[in-house]
Amino acid sequence: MTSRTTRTPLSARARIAALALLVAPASVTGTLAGSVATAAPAHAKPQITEPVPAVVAHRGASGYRPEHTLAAYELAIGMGADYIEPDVVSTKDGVLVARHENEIGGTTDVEAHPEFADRRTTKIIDGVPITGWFTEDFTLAELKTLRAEERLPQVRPDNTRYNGQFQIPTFAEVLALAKAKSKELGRTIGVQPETKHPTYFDSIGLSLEEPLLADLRAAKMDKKKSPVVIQSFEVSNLKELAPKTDVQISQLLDASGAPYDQVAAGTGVTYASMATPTGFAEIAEYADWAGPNKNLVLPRDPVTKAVGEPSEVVDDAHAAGLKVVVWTLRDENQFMASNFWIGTDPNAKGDIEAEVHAFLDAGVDALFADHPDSALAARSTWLAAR
Ligand SMILES: [Ca+2]
Ligand SMILES: [Ca+2]
Repeated sequence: MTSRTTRTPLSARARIAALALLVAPASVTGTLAGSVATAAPAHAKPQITEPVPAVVAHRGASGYRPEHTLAAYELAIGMGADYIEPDVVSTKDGVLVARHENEIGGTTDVEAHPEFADRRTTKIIDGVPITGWFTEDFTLAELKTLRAEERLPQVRPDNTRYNGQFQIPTFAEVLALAKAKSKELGRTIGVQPETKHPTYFDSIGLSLEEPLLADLRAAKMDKKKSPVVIQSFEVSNLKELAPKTDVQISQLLDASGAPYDQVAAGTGVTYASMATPTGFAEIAEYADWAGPNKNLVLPRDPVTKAVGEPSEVVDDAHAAGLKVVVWTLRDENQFMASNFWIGTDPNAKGDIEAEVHAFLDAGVDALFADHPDSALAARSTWLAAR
């Protein structure tokens, strides 16, 4: 079974015709993908002119501005990022907004709004009790009265100067920014939305997938050639989306634990079981990308915290026909393996160029970066040295 097969929409004749076009060349070129029976040559067909390796601005240029603000995304685009990455959660009235979490105490000034003091509460999100304020308890109009704040003020104190300046953007506004900037700059700026806590949002009647597809459709960014990659740490919502959309899909993989939908369903599937040849072959049934935690690609020695040779993860994912995007590269020492530290200050800038080179040498097709300028500069020196 080729990976696109699971995307066959039973109701849409046009889609089936398009699928036939995809499958036909796949059967011809399939031998190129090697000996893995479930290899997905259909995905090797370029859907857009992709920069390789691509730099994805993680939550915007979040190293320099409060994350998930239009200012953070715009700065990333100005730096030359290939993609911007909005995490999406739902408002009370079913609008998708860009926030890393549905809890917004850590990334907005909501605690300074006495009119919302009674919204502070404790909820169980993916099995973990969280106390704060939650997007699903606010209408979009209410959320728009808040202003974003730096999530890591101890690590990135310079960014706190922007506290109080920027609104929470809707996903539609992020798409509109990418489209407008693509036109203005004459280059394609892609968008990689990540659905956050999809099982949880289903449980409260605010399913994320329908408004996600509706927003993409409204922006005319729902085509096969659209520079869009939908991501999730959960599995079942990506499987649900695959036959409903033509855009690319990315299965995120953490270094430990399990997708929460799999935990909730009791399947026993873990990220470790997914990051295997068998696991990647299953992912290739519904996805185009695998998005491993960087520690899965370059494992750290438990004692020295240094990285050495790459794991089999990139090769195994590629053998299954998946592209690989690794997360997250950040300029500060504390997020790096010990090899790349410069000095001993955890908040000081480390050798991000060497870290980027190590992951590109490991064969990744794209990487998430909080400081897109650093990643782009390192990509340039890496490409120049090839
Ligand atoms: Ca994300
Ligand atoms: Ca859903």
